[in-house]
Amino acid sequence: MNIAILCHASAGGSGVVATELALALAGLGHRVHVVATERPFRLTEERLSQLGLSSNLLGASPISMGQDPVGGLGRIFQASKQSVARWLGLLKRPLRAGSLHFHQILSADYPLFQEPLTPLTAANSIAELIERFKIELVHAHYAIPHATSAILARDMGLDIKVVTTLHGTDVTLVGPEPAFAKTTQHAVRTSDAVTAVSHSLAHDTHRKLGVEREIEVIYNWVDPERFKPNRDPAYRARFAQPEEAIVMHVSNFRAVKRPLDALRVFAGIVERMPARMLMIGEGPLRQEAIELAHDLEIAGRVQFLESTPTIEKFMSVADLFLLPSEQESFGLVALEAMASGVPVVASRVGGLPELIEEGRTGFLRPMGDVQGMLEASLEILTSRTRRRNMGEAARTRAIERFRPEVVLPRYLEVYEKTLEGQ
Ligand code: GMT
Repeated sequence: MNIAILCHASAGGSGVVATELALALAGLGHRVHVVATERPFRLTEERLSQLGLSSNLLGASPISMGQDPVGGLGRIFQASKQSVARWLGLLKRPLRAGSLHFHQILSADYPLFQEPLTPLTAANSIAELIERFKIELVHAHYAIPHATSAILARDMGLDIKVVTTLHGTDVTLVGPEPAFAKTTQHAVRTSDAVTAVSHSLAHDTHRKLGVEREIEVIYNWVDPERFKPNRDPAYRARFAQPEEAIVMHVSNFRAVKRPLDALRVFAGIVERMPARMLMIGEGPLRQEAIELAHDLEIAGRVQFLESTPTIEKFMSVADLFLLPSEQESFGLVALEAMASGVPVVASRVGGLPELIEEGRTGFLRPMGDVQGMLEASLEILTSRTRRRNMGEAARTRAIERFRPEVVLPRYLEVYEKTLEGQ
């Protein structure tokens, strides 16, 4: 299959899902074209070599705005036999070597335009790719603006199908805003197939966007070979003393993630026991979070780190993950923590109850209930046995329900059904 995957490049869950899907599809023998404004955050050399993909030629291959799409290309990496075999073993597909190409969407560059016009240039890039590489299917990740761009390319009379995956804020927060409501509705209505990352999000799509159509629920997934506990005391000692608990929050520090609540919970934890916190990521509330850590007199115990594509290195040593979000359609980062053997305390919103089992793999408390989250955190951290049992249960659940072999075939089924026109 020739498939184009259109996604956001920034450090967000939708780009991560799109990248991992692209890698898996290439590993399964498909020809995959990733299209984004920059190389997606987690499409790194390190990730490629983890999967046994040779990457010497990975880089941007700009197309569009009059350039010959072939000109910049040639940056192809082939899936090695080993990695294909790995995916194959999982999904029992015939052995073929796939390839993955990255294409950079360029910005419109003309003095009349005051903005980059990315939805148009993305549609143009997709249209060029379809003609050049006989793309059969475009998979748009995040409705805004990608589903709209893909539909525009399809409506140029090109023979392709558009699958749209809704990730969360494109439906719950940004999509229904007056500035986007009509285009988001149109994109969801007219995609050939639509998937959502939780039942909660599918429900919200019907309710908030007022769109009645079939939506397949396909959860996020995690690679348990990559996200796993690291019990090496020497490695853990880089972050904390043996008697100190390690609490972690990872996000893009947007208001919807409520990172300040995570700090307030941690401030309560350090009143009761020795602990350190890792706050990882960048975003609008980062500076406020740094200031709050000072005000709460916990700054010496909190390390603020930049977002990293190899987040597993930090997660592997955590004792507790905090996700106090206002809205979370699934919570990929919580799943990654669970696979790393880390229990999660989160808010009971969106798709999080579909992921976290109350009292077994973590605790769910009402959004904004800092005291409740603090008590739940202490319940985990003050008993070694409870922390270990919940961590093990979290990892087991991640492996049983959310490993690639369970989730990825669902996307393949959607592609097959869509291409067959069902
Ligand atoms: O809102 C973000 O943090 C980023 C956003 C995205 O689309 O990049 O993440 C959403 O998609 C993830 C992958 O499907 C989900 O796991 C996240 O729960 C979801 N975020 C929200 O709903 C807030």
